[in-house]
Amino acid sequence: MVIRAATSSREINSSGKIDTAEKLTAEQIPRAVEDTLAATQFIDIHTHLYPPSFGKIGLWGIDELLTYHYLEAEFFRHSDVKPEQYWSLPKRDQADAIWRALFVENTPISEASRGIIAVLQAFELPTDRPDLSEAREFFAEQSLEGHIKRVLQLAGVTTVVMTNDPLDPDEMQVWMNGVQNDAQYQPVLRLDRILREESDPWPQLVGQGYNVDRRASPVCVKEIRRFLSDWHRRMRPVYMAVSLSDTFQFPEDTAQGRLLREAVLPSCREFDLPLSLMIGVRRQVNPRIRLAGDAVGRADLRSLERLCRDFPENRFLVSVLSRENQHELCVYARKFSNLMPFGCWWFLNNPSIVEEITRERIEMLGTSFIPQHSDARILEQLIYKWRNTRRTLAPILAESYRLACEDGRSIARQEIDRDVQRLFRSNFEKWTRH
Ligand code: HDL
Ligand code: ZN
Repeated sequence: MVIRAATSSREINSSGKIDTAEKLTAEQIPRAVEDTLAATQFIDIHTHLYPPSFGKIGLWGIDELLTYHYLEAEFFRHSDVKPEQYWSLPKRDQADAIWRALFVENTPISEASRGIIAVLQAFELPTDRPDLSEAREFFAEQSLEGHIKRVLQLAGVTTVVMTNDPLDPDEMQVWMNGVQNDAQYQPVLRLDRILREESDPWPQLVGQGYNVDRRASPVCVKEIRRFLSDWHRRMRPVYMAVSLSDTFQFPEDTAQGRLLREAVLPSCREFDLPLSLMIGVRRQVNPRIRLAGDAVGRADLRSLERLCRDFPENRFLVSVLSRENQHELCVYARKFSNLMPFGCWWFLNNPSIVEEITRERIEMLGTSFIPQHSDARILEQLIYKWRNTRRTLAPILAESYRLACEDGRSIARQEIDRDVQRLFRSNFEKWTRH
């Protein structure tokens, strides 16, 4: 191993020797970063996954993987099948149509279609067959518990954080029946139906016994606090969350604005929970393609600035959907230590953009951010989404360390381990006090 002459007294320890036992040469750094990322088990801080105890709302297997809304959007571009025709097909026929269009008649080079290839390869299944018969046979043989264990192992993930909607009829039933806590799946209290202007949760809330009204009167605010307290006790969430449109404004004299300020933020402080704000969705720009019909818009992050400044006791986990909002999110994170940027969300989760976002975050925030979440909706997506994250981030992290070396600070392997633990585990654990 090449021992570089000490560039300053700092590197010569008390015994006068250069402590190189753990210091890496510039040439050793890339491999050390790759090995550390591969060896570190991640916490996936935002997904739409559920443990077996949630029954059919937990999605897995090849037909669900292929009918993922990211692939449906691409299917409608490559096929003459009209959305209305597609929606009338059974799930298997939809999956067959997508396989034919995106994987047989065209080459799977998009991020989402390559992901399917990576999943098939991870299970040593053929990736170039004209149909799905072999893949279906494999998944049909899997027992869900064992399959989940294997997927988490392949993905290098120990903990999956869920999205739990207390006003979704199917999910509400699971919680009301008393669901077994699963240590690998952490709950999140998702508040879109209460905090999004286009929702109408009031009949359901009245149905659950809360005396609420559409004007969000003081009585209603109190009742929403009771609702949050009841669901906090039932769910034990690690944070509360809401996805907000690109037109989100705060403060705002609307029912949603009042509930955010007077019910949700105080409840987060009461239960010492972060609030996750996912901002920038332009909803249903093309309703014909359903879940695939959402798009993106640049948000006015001054609303975020006012939230972080005016509520210093609240902690905010924030992901923004527009590429144009990323740099200002980093700047705001430098201004407010109660703001934790996370993930390259949805349309941003592509290597070309993940690289740009992660580099500017490291340059401005060091390791005080959470680089990625999978947003997985189907279990096996964890495998390719986290493989892509490790593959994209390794050279970015290595370059950051190389530059530090070049500027005169050598790096120890243990420091890389500490940094990766922080990026993919302890930043979140500290933020959620878990
Ligand atoms: O609101 C959200 O949590 C988003 O992640 C949506 O679920 C979106 O449809 C999605 O799956 N993005 O990856
Ligand atoms: Zn999501």
